[in-house]
Amino acid sequence: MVNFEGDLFLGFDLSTQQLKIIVTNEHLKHLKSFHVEFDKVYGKKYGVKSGVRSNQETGEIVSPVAMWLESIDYVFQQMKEAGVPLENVRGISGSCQQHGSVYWSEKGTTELASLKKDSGDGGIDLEKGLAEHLSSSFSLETSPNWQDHSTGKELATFERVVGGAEDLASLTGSRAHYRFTGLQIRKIARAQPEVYKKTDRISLVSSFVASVLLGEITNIEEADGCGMNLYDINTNSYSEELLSLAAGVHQGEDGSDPNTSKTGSDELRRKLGEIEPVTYKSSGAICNYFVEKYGFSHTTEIFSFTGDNLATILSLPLNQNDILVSLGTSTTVLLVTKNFVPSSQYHMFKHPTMPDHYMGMICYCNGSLAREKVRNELNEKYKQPKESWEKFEEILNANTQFDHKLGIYFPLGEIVPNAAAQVKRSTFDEEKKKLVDVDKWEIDEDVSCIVEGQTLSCRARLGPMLASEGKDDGEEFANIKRTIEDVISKFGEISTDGKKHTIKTLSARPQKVYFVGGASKNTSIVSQMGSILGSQRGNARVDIPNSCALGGAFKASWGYACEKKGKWLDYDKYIGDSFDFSELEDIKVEDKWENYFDGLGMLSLMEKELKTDE
Ligand code: XUL
Repeated sequence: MVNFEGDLFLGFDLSTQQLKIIVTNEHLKHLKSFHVEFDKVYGKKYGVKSGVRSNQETGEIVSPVAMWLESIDYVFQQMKEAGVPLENVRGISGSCQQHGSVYWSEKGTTELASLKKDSGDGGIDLEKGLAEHLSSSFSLETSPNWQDHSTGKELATFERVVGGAEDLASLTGSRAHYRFTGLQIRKIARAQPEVYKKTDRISLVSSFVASVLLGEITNIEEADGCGMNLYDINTNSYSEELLSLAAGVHQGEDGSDPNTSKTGSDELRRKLGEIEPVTYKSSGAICNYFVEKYGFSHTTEIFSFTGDNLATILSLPLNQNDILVSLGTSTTVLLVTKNFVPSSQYHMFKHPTMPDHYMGMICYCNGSLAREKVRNELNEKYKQPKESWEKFEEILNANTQFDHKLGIYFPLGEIVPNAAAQVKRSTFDEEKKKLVDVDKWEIDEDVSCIVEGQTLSCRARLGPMLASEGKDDGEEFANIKRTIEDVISKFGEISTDGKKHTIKTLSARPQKVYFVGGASKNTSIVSQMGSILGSQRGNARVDIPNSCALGGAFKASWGYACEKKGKWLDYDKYIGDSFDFSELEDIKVEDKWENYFDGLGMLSLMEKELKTDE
């Protein structure tokens, strides 16, 4: 029996394929989770597959908003039937798929407000579900999904108006991406002007769910708001130029006169609502519909919801310069930093709970699949079972130092760096100070080379985000400086994605590295990666299957604690105080960080020679 005693907190995770709600207690303990899979329950009714409707021809991918509303009722009903004492829930927050947007009609505000009424005479009909209550609330019945690819034209425009991908990243934290909200809004404003006109307010998926729970439209949360290509992270305000572009009234691109352009961007600013700085403060209490129907208390506080990647970092006690490496089909690296050093090759968002901090996110396409390709070939050579990692691990464990062989393995076209599908193997001729291309070497060599290549790529891109400013004239630093100067004399200036590294960016080390995801189960891979990344406070493996939902629940719990004290509590400390550290498994690594400066030199040269699709 689960013990639901004491204060409870809920963390939502509205992802592409399901809605999950997790219950935690005041000690950050995960008590139980409930979920609904969209295909299973709503596949037929809403015509969704893997949670979405896709149009192969146009690249359009959307999710029905009413399905999400039904799913909220569905999961709350499950929780009520399971006897969760919802009256003890003190705070709710959550994580939602990023970039998706919800288009409210004028009626939305009134229909939402009706959820605040009680069920007395002429009040709210509790027999009806959210989808019925909000049946006229949307000017568009679907929400563009993050997998959408239909905004190619908009993508080019967004980068053009600010001077290119790098400039857009400097302004908003990311270059233009099909899925980013500003591009999606522009597509609607231009292709369906009547829909855009009828749209009174626009929410992100995260602020949409919070709005439903509150019975009123709430602001876009700042961290998730950085995923729109509209918000200027440097000034903490919308970019006027990008607003006018998203509204389809840009002077240069749309030929609008200055007046029309200004009115149009003001109008979009109103629809989106101002973005408040990241806060611990509650957005308000849950509305009556949920109190009467499911038994919540009138005092249950709703704390701003955020994006799923942002919520993931909230599920662990991550301090500044800690990184989370998620080893799935793709590799995603998340990092907490104080440095805003944007690049077209990765994303930077405001941190959702730590003011003056950012979250960096590097998303690689080629992760596990590329490693598995090498493993399969290796197993063929040694007549091993196809899916065994034994031989791969044996070779990797024997790799004690960098031997100036490096490989870049992109069976799929890569985004970081932007390159076509290809494999590149090189050695380095020290005398001629030149790369030597190698067409093929023994598959055994590929084993270390793929893990080294993938890790060095992360290290090269993490450097600028990890680097600390200021003087560092200790003896240790002087030694590293000398090593790096030697490396530079051998390889020339080291640069990544067109930006020159400095001694500081090359010598920056993460504090702690956390490994999550399927391939993190492979100890040889994670210890090899850890030894190259060179963390200062160790490496840990952690299995957090509900990380997004958990991050949401922790955010609610922390917000509630801050509210009670009436002041900011350091998030990392708050989580660290109650976190069950037995969930972390220490990974022993041999520190080979210094041996890999030459690897950075080689990678820098090799990446310059990669073929692109253009
Ligand atoms: C991040 C992104 C995805 C979605 C998944 O930029 O688009 O990770 O957030 O739900």
